[in-house]
Amino acid sequence: MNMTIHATATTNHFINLENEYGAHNYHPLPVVLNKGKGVHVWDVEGKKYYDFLSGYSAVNQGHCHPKIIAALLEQAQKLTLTSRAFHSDKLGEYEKFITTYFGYDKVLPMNTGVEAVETAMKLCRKWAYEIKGLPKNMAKIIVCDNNFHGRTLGVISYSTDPSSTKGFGPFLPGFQNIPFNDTAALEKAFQDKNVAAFLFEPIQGEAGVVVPDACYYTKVKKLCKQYNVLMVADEIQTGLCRTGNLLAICAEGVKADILILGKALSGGVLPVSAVLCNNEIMMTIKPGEHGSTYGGNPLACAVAIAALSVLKDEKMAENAQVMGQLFRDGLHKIESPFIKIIRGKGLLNAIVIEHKNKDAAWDLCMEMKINGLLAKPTHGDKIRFAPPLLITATEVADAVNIIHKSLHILA
Ligand code: IF1
Repeated sequence: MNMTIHATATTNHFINLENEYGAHNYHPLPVVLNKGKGVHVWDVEGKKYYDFLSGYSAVNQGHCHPKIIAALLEQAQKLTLTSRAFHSDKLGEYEKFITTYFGYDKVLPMNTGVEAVETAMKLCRKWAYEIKGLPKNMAKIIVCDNNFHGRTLGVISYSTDPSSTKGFGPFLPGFQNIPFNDTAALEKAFQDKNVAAFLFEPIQGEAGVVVPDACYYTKVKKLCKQYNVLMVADEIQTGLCRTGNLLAICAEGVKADILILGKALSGGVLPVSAVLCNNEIMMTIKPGEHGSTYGGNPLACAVAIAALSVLKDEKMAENAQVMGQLFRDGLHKIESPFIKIIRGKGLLNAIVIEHKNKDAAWDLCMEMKINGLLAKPTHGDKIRFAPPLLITATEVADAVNIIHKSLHILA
């Protein structure tokens, strides 16, 4: 009993520190973590959990993957940052590695996901003026309703989520929203001659893991080609084996004109993001026109090579596909009246809770936490389930049992 009181006091101590000295821009579950290994994390009281958030899909390779950490440590002892004022012996090696890995001519390295999205937007505009020949300042980018591409002013300018935009205006012009998974609306938008690009998430993450109809990517690709519009895939969350393929759009064998990566590009070790495209697009940006102090730093390059290697070496796409199917099958077998929808692809999944109590999803997450599984509700009624991709069948079964057992809290 004493132990428990002391332990809770430890948790509260860390939560109080954050509350007192940190901005209140998040509403976390009341759990304080200090250790991670593979699919598990531990709190400051020593309690072990399944991590079913994976740092919002940044930790695809599992917490503290030994090969990624080894690459980090080795490089950290040699050279961490040169800036792009000088060359490093790691940048070119990484650039060759990642462009070969994904099949593009060039890469532009950045740090956070949103910076890579901003970079892609700038590339679209440059390409539109210099190659497509649009009139100055007229380029338009088509985006989807309920998108999530990050938090900068440029990116929230086309968010349709009031909690992202309220009180942050004025916004950047040059965007048009259409419904997701609607190729008729896309073709209609493409009638405007000034459209430069279509930017989209292959599966909408923040919107609650919304998977489009079969052939959506194929149809998008065809329309983009037909109207000379760039297809820009934000695979920051869906990419890097999360959905059971290297990239979500690979499920249809489709290749985007611009590919945006982040999150798991470092396996959750450092902020590492990237924009990939061919020369026609990338070479429109000239020296001095775009960059970042940390973008392409030697530490990030070493870590990203290791993180990408681990995905292939450990066949994480295949495992995500098989384990994801097992997981959704397991959830269906629970047959809970409170689970209205089960959806997802690979190990990017979500359930929609139906309950008279509007806090039901939060309450369920709190109960799952007590039972040893961490997940986070979004938009009140949805819970995302996205464990690291090295999860085993036994662990999936165990996690489904925890979810099943925890649902009693809603009865
Ligand atoms: C937070 C969601 C996940 C993203 C896509 C760009 C970014 C993200 C498709 C920006 C970031 C995050 C950030 C995280 C919550 C989260 C999220 F619920 F909001 F949608 F993962 F599901 N494109 N997604 O999903 O990348 O700049 O953050 O590196 O706390 O805001 P970033």
